[in-house]
Amino acid sequence: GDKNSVIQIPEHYYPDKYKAVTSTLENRFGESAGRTVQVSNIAIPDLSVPMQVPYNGQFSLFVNHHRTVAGHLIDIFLNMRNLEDLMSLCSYCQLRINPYLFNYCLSVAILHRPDTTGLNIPNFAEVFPDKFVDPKVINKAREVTNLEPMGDRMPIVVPVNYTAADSDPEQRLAYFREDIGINLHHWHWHLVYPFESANESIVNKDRRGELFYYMHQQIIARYNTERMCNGVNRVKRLSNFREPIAEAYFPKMESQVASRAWPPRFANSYLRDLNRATDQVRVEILDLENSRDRFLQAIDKMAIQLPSGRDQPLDETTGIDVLGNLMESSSLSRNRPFYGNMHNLGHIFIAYCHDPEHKYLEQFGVMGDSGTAMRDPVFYRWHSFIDDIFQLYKAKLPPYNNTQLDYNGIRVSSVGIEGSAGNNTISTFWEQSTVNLGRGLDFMPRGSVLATFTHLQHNEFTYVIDVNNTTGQTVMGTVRIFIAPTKDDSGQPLPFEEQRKLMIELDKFTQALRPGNNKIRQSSTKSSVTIPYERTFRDQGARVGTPGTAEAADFDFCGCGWPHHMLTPKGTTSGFPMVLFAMVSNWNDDRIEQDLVGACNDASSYCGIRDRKYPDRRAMGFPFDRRSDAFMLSDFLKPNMAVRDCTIRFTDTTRQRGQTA
Ligand code: CUO
Repeated sequence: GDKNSVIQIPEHYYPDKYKAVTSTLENRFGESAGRTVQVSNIAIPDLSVPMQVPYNGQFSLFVNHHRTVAGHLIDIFLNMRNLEDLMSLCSYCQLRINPYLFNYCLSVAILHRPDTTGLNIPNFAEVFPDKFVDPKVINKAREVTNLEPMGDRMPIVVPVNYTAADSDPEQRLAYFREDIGINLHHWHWHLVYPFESANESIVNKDRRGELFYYMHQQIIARYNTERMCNGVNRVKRLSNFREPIAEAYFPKMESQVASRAWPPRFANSYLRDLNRATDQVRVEILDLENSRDRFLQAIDKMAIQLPSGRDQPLDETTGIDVLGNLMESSSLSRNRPFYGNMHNLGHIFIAYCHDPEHKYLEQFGVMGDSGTAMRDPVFYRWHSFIDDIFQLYKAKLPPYNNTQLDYNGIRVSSVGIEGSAGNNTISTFWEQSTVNLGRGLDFMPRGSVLATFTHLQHNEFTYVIDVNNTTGQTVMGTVRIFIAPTKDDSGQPLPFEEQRKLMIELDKFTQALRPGNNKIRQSSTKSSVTIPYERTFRDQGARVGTPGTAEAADFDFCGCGWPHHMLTPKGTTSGFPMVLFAMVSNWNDDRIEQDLVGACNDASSYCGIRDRKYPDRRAMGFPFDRRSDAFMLSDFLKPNMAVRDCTIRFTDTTRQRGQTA
């Protein structure tokens, strides 16, 4: 709640062990209180199910039992009659329900209740900084809040590359994997697209299975390109579940809730059959292999098996969405008993491989949590495997024909980049920024604690696209901009079939085209993929819009979005060659008729739009989601497309970000 409020709680809301000290608990909020919030005495619903997850334990959506419990609690939160009752229930829950479970369910409920659309959900990195930074930082932050008055507080510096030595080549990618903004995006995506809930409408969002495929496909494309910039080979997919996993990961983070270090995974660990009674996890690697084989079989015959035994064809338009839900799996899966829970199970097998039978009472590793999974090199190996299966399906679709690709009368004569780094050049560098970690320390109202961390940044630039319209009238087009590497790991030109999978979406927008020549100038800051820095690390106290309005609701939803500071790959100091691609497609084939008034849609490419349809009728990733007869990108081009060779040049210096956030 509001840090300047006194919350008065009915006595029986306190768990027994706190009853003797309730007045002390309330008084400690007293000094800085600006107002009093009266918590009403309501009939508390049955919480026995949510209380099955131990208070001091971890909580993972990838664990079936936890997910069922979460669905139950979300339902309870959604069914509270009004905001006042919801708040009362929350204060009752706070000291009883596992904090991760509580935070997750409340966040989902706030995002989906009509009367809470104006409330910001807590910034995850602020509430649980232990999932994002070194415990040394948190300890230092505690010291600061205890000892130093507000005015004197200097930001605490989060060290760069603290999880491994440079001798591990994987460490060259640590700035990407451990980026706080990237992990926040991933956590937020899974919050906006939960795969299970007692309330079906929360799961059943437009093309959510396809978006699961596409958003993660783009992560792999970005990570692989990032690896090429750092002189390491593309990710090797994890498709043999009996082989040792070469990559190690030592998170060097501590769970505040469990007061335990996050368990590491040693190099060359094996996946094992899991039998953990407390988490109700009992699965064999054979289950995973069976799932995999059934997917391969389904793609082979381009049809999935329904529970009735009948086949349902995987068609051109909906097949990818059906597969996405089946593979994740979400509750929209058409046949969970047969195809299983493959993607989620992979996370679980990896997350528990250090203690498969709970003999050592260890919790799951970072792969068990969507807020931390992207830190681990194995995340990308697992998702490369998942993506590969989607790609097998896509490879079976006929290549796009001329009519689908071309736009009669529209010619893109050139595309390029203008900016401070020079024409067709993007410059990247390190930047130091500051976020507020204060809220995550404990329940004490101690004010802000600033932590400074280092992340990649790039100079802003402008896409300049020349379009000639010979139709004789004003028409609408969809401009699609991608960037991709041009050479493979050994320096050979990338064939189209490999390059298309490395195409990184940078922007997509609708554009009116007057007859004759049109010069389109679009700023890199407007990307349909990213959200601005201020939104990734938004201050919980900052509000946009009046509570209950559409504007405020969209602000919550729009916490989802790739962090803008990671828009482009890092490049190299000598200049990494890339190809910029722009296409103008026929808006009549793309458009979705819907009212977007008040809708925040500025990161819709990876996140969709709240309560709306995905704003592009084409397959996600179009036109690169399918194979083509073209051997090289140049063979693929139509008159409504253009390319430009670009360079991303990295400078190994650190700049300070101006007073922000
Ligand atoms: Cu996002 Cu596997 O789906 O982590």
